[in-house]
Amino acid sequence: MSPFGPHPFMCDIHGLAILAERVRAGNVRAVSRLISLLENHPGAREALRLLSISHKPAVIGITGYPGAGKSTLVDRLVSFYRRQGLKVGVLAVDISSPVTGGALLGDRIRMQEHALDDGVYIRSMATRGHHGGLAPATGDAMLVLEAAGYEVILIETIGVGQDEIDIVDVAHTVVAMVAPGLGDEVQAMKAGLLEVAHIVVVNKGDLPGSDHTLRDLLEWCPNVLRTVATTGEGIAELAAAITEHQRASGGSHVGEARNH
Ligand SMILES: Nc1nc2c(ncn2[C@@H]2O[C@H](COP(=O)(O)OP(=O)(O)O)[C@@H](O)[C@H]2O)c(=O)[nH]1
Ligand SMILES: [Mg+2]
Repeated sequence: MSPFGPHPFMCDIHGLAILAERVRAGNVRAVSRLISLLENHPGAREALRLLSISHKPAVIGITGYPGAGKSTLVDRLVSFYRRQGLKVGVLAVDISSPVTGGALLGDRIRMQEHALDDGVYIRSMATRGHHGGLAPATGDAMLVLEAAGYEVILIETIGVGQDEIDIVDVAHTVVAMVAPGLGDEVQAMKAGLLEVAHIVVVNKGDLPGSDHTLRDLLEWCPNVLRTVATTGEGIAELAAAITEHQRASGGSHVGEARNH
């Protein structure tokens, strides 16, 4: 009988120990299974103690209003880091569907290009009514990915706006995205999300109005970059800014050329 199946003993310590070992060996199915257990059973948190996390991944939060282009940008960053040979995990937080209680899979489908790449793990997580922009188990899922050897972890928040600051506790580098045409929302973000962000991105740099948004933000914060996530323009510069921030803040040195 599988110690991980849907029966009363699924969270027994022996089952969790086996699961933790598989996670540490980088087994993708074990990663998914453990994250599901963590989402559904508080007792599964025992497994986190068994993971013995030995390396420090770069944890990058991508936040901003819905439609700003977060998923498109995350997709580009995944490709960028994969070209450097880094293992990349993505946790995409979705607002729970009122019908199914599950996560919308749109983001995941958009990232299907990476579906066959075993160096990429993509997971949607439902908020289940939790406020603050993350799902309740996002922090735990991050530890699982860390233990499984993912070197870069990208977390896309739901993008509800101002009060979405949980990401600051979880990610080393927080990137807040703005797109032209948001108007008042940008003003509102200055009092919340943009205030806590390490890097501000004006995406949709191809659209009219992006110059204005960029100028407006530059007056207020020096670390503003322009991107066009649909074409990849500005992604290398963004990755460089992320690396620089991680270095300056004593975090992981992700994105630097590796010689192994
Ligand atoms: N013109 C333009 N459209 C973009 C750009 N980035 C994303 N989009 C489009 O904006 C829409 C929302 O993007 P998505 O990544 O789903 O945004 P999210 O809700 O923040 O995750 C999609 O139709 C994208 O194709 C960009 O740089 N320029
Ligand atoms: Mg999205």
